[in-house]
Amino acid sequence: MASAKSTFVPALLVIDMQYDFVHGSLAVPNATTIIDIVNSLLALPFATKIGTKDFHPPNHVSFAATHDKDVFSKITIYPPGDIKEERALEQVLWPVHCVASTPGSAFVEGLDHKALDSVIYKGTHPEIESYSAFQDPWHLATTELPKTLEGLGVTDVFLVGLAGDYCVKCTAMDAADFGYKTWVIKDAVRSVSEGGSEWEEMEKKGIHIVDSAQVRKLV
Ligand code: VGL
Ligand code: ZN
Repeated sequence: MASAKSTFVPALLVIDMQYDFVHGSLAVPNATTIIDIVNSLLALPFATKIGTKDFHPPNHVSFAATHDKDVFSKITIYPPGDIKEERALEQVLWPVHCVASTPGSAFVEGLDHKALDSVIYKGTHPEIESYSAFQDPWHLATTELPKTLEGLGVTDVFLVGLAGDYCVKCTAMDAADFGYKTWVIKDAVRSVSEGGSEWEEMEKKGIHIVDSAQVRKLV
């Protein structure tokens, strides 16, 4: 008789632990304090450990400088060549950050990046912002991430890294939409802004908010 035991194939996603988000142009408050916790999670026997990198061209649509506008002002963006109102999205304009292959895009010093099995690059198209490591916000294209997880038979996705209110949240929401049981390890995440609604939004979606001590007993 077939076993009724359910499978558990956990993946760890380490989101955007890059120089610019820790020490550089878009430094997230207290980001250095999660490096050791992330390293301790990277030592656990996850089926796979995947890093992501925000990896922008120098004229990226999310940069204030690209539009000659103030940092943290907002614009409306559309998919390239498709300016229908129903596709409009609000975009925060950021300082130039994580330009592909510059020191700002490198993994932060002290991160045990050698423990990663693979790296997913996102935000590489000049006209498309992509907070999620799965796909762009209009679902025009996916990264390699969905295929990689599916190929390994992953059941559960655990997220850590930066920033809780942007790339971690958007990647976690997509992980849930792609059908994964999704866990965000709160003490291994830091956000750009304090007191935001990201934790409630994720919980509402059925995402499990846990701490690293709980994860050590699970994996
Ligand atoms: C991110 C802002 C701009 C993130 C990326 O990694 O959360 N935030 N680009
Ligand atoms: Zn970015």
